[in-house]
Amino acid sequence: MNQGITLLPPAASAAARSTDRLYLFLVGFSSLMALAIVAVMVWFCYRYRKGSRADRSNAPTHGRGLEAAWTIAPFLVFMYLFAWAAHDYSRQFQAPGDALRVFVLAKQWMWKAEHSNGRREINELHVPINTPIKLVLASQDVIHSFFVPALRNKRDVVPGRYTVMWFQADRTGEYMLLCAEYCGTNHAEMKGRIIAMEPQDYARWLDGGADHPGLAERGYAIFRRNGCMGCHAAASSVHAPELSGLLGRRVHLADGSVVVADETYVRDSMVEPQKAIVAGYDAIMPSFKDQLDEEEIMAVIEYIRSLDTGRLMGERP
Ligand code: HEC
Ligand SMILES: [Cu+2]
Repeated sequence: MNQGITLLPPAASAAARSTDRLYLFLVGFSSLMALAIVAVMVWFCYRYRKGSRADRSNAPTHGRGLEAAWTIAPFLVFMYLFAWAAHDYSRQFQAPGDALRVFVLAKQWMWKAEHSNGRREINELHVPINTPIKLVLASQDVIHSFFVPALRNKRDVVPGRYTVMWFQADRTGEYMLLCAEYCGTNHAEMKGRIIAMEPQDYARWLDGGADHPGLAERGYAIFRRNGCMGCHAAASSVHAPELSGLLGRRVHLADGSVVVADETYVRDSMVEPQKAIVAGYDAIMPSFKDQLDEEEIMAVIEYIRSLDTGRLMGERP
């Protein structure tokens, strides 16, 4: 496939179309304002040119009604634009709880994706349409940026933390995926495609590649190998919090604050345990920063998530 870069492919989601409308409105309204001002300017230049016989007596010094009108009308229009944009923007950060999660790891110079059942792909991302997709993005080296023009959406991928992006495509097809942050020599080669399919095709595709353990199964093995059980198992003599049901739970911290445990929180609990201490516990958890890479951490998170349903409890990896 040698598809050139289309700068503005047709929008592939409702959110993307809303962005298009917003942008058109903004450009249209600004152009209209600019045109109106220039038209009046040109008219005055002509009318009051040197030597014209225009009436210059009794020129008004001010017109309150007019001034109020040209201040208030644009103000209202731009506040409306602001509200619209703020609404769309904040919606970008509220992934629906039932969204399908895909883990995406960026590295020089490729995109690696892993689906919940363990199917992996490189520089391609298969997704079902009409389904909210939540991408959890991590970087293994430098800052990258996950950019899909057809979705009118872009999210930085920063080493040392997770970022999240969600979307719901409603048109099957292939969309260009680009890296929009200069990340080294082959930055321009760091591109791929999103393949949006009918949900039943996606389900078939997903099953076709489940040839190795899913994230949660791998996470369970990593969890055991690193001795997490020594403290976090129910039978342990160490006083450590119960991890099942953690994701989405409100956690009270020793410093009095309350956070909602999301992927970033759980990740930080492993690599920087001192950053947030759970209220009522001692800060005895060691950091696993040097033991676990981003893929392993994500697997552990998916394992912890699977505890909610009990699906994996006691199951062997
Ligand atoms: C030496 C005992 C010990 C080990 C080993 C240990 N933890 Fe912990 N962990 C704790 C304690 C105590 C806390 C609560 C205090 C804190 O927040 O640091 C905790 C907190 C956490 C939290 C936050 C829980 C919450 O309710 O907010 C997570 C997530 C976590 N650990 C995961 C892990 C994982 C994954 C491993 C293995 C890679 C691990 N822990 C290994 C003792 C341990
Ligand atoms: Cu990059």
